[in-house]
Amino acid sequence: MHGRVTAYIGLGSNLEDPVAQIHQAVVALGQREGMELGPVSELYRSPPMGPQDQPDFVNAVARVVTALDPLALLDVLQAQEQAQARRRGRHWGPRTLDLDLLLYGNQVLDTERLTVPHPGLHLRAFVLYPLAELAPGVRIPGRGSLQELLAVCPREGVRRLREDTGSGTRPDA
Ligand code: ROI
Repeated sequence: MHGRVTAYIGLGSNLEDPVAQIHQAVVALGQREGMELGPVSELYRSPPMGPQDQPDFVNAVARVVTALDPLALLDVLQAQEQAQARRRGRHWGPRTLDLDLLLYGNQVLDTERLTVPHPGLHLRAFVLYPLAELAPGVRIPGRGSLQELLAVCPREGVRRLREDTGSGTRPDA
């Protein structure tokens, strides 16, 4: 449909019941004007990137089809982060909710406020593996195909929560 773009949102949490945080964010995004929520990946548990003295993260990726322009979409994501940000972390520290605009169609944007594709996306197992569920054939503008990126991105402990036997640290322990 004209004027509607498929975008991918990365969700992450490692504080205050991460699974509930992710679910709450998904529900809220589905209720926003100007956005249609598509499928959401499974939830994944991932060891923290950055300082290791913090809980594991729960990560997921959601697809939306939206009439919002990229900055309006970013506003929506940041408003929801604020709504759920009961605790804020230090730089690369623990956080209640992170919502990242990963991809906005095949557009490339590099402004002070927003870089799309998300600058870390192509290197992060906790983004690439959930994204692959929803969009296995997608190309990351400027970075190549998702499959090429996955081929050189070790899982680094990223695994589906539902298949997790719980031998490691609990996300909210
Ligand atoms: N590490 C993981 N595994 N998942 C995240 O979503 C995540 N987000 C962050 C930092 C703290 C950089 N590390 C992360 O913001």
